[in-house]
Amino acid sequence: MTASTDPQPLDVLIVGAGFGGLYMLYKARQQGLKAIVLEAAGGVGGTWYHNRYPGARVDVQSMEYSFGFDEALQQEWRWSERYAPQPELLRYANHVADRYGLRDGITLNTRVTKAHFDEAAAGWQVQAEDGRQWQARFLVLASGPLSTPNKPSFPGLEQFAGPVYHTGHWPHEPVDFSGQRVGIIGTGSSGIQSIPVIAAQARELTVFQRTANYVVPAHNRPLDPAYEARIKADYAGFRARNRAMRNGFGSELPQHTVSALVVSEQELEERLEARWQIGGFGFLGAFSDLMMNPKANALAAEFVRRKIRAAVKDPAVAELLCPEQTIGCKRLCVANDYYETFNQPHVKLVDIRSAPIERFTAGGLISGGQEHGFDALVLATGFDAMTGTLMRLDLRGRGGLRIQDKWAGGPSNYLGLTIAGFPNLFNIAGPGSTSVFTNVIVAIEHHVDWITACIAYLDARGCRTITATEQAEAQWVDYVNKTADGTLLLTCNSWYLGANIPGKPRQFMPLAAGFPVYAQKCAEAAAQDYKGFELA
Ligand code: NA7
Repeated sequence: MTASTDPQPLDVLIVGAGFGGLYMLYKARQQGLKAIVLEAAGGVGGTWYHNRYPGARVDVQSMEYSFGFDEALQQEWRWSERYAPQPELLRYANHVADRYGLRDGITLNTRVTKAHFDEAAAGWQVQAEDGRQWQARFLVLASGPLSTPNKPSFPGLEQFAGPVYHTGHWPHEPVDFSGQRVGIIGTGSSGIQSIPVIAAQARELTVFQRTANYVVPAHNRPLDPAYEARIKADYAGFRARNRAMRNGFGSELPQHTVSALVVSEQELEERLEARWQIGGFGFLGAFSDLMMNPKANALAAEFVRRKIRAAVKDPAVAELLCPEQTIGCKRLCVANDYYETFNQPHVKLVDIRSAPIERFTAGGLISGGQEHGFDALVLATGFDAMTGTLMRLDLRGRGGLRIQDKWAGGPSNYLGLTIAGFPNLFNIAGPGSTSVFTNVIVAIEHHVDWITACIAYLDARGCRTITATEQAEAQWVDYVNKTADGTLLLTCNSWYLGANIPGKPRQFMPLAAGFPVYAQKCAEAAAQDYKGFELA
C-alpha cells in the first residue's frame, strides 16, 4: 500500500457502525484516543440498518437489549414494545450516534476491503474499496457476526422475472406485496418473523421449508409502564443481575435447578406451559438439563410439537411444521402467530427437503417436479455467520499471513478477541466469544471495555504492540471446542457450526461456556499482565 490519505496515523480504526462500532468509538474518544469508524452502509445501526424486512424485531427484550454504559441514556430512552421493532432499534442507534456526538467520527458509504499489518509502523494500513487509505495503531473489527447474507446459488435463479429480496439486505424503499403472489425460502428467525406479516399483505404466500423450526411465542405487546418503572428504579442492578446470567439476560425469570426427568408428567406440563405463557428464550430454562440431556430435551420438543398440532388445523401441514431436531440446537425462534398463519387459505407450505428445488423459471420454481408460481421472491436464507465478513476481507497479519489461510480449517483466536499473528487487532462479538449466545449488547459492552482497558495498559507502559501467542490461542480453541462437546449444540446443522454454507469448515464457532465464566477468563488474563499475549 502507498501513502495514507491522512498522514496522521490514528490510534484506533473501527470497522462497522453498528452497536459495537458506536460504543467503541465513544469509549475510545472518552479515553482521549484518536479514533474513527468506517462503515460500508449509508447509515449507522448495522444489523438494524440492513434487516428491515417486514416484521423484523429483536428477540431479546428491549429493556435488556440496550446500552447500559450511561445511566442517563437508559433512564431517558423509552421503548414502545416488549420486543422492539427494527425501525425503533434503528432510531435508537441514531440517537446514540447523535447524543454522544459520534457522527463526525463516522465515515459512511466506505467499505473496507484491505487491512494489512505494517511491521515497521507497528500498526495497520487500511484501504477502502475506492482506494482511500488510513493508518492506525489498532484495528477493531466491529463488522458483526451476522452481516454477510447467504444467497444460495439456486439453479436458474437469474431466470426468475420478478424481484428477489434478501431479508438481511432489505431495500430502503417500501416494498408492497399487496395483491401479489409471494414465495419465501427459509424458515429461520427472519423467515418466521416475516411470514405472518407478508401473509397479511400478499394475495398468496408460498413458504419453502427445508428444516422446520421451533418457535416459542413472543407475546409481544406494548411495554408495560409499571414494569418499565420498576426496572428503571434500579437499572444498574438489573444490568448487573443480567450480566450474571449465562446468556447475559433473563434475570427476571427464576432459575430452575430441577431436571425434566425427575418430575411428574403433570409438573412437567405445568412448568413448560408456564414458560410458554411467559414467552421468549426462557422456555429452554424451564428445567436445568434441557440443553444437556437428550431425553430431557425430547420432552420439551414434544411439548412444542403438541402446541403446533393444536395450532395448525390441517394435520398434514402441522406434521410438516413439526421439527425433528433437538430443540435449541438451532437458535430458537421467538415470534407471534407463526404457526397460526398456516391456517389461512392463501398460505401454502412446500417441503423442499422431500422435494428439493430443481430450478427456477421466469414465473417461479420447480420442486419435486411441480411448478410453484409467484411474482416476488424473498430469500430468508440467513448469513455466512461469524466468519463470513472477515473471510471476505483482504486481512493480513505479520509476514503477510492471510486470514483466509489462517482460518482455512475454521476460526482460531484467543479469548475470542485477538488472533495470533495479527498484532493490535481486536474482533468484537466474533467467534470464540459468547457473542451470539449472549444478549449481544452485553457482549459488545464487555468487549469494548476490555479492548479500551488493554489499550490504556499498553499506552501506560509504552508498549507498541500486543499479540496473542500461538500457545494461548491453541488452548483457547481447545476450550471453545470442549465447551460445546458436552452439549446438544452439535446435534444439528446450525449456522453456529457453519453447516448452512456449503464447503464451510464444520467448527462450533461461539463459546458456549456462558457469559460470566467467559468474562472472568478475559478479566483474569488482563489482571495477570495480559497473560497469553506478547507485549512489545
Ligand atoms: P437462519 O437461521 O440461518 O435461517 C435460514 C433459513 O434458510 C433456514 O430455514 C435454512 O434452512 C434456509 N436455507 C438456507 N439455505 C438454504 C438453501 N440453500 N435451500 C433452502 N433453504 C435454505 O437465518 P435467519 O436470517 O433466519 O436468522 C439468523 C439469525 O439472525 C437468527 O438466528 C437470529 O440470531 C437473528 P436449514 O435450516 O439450513 O435447512
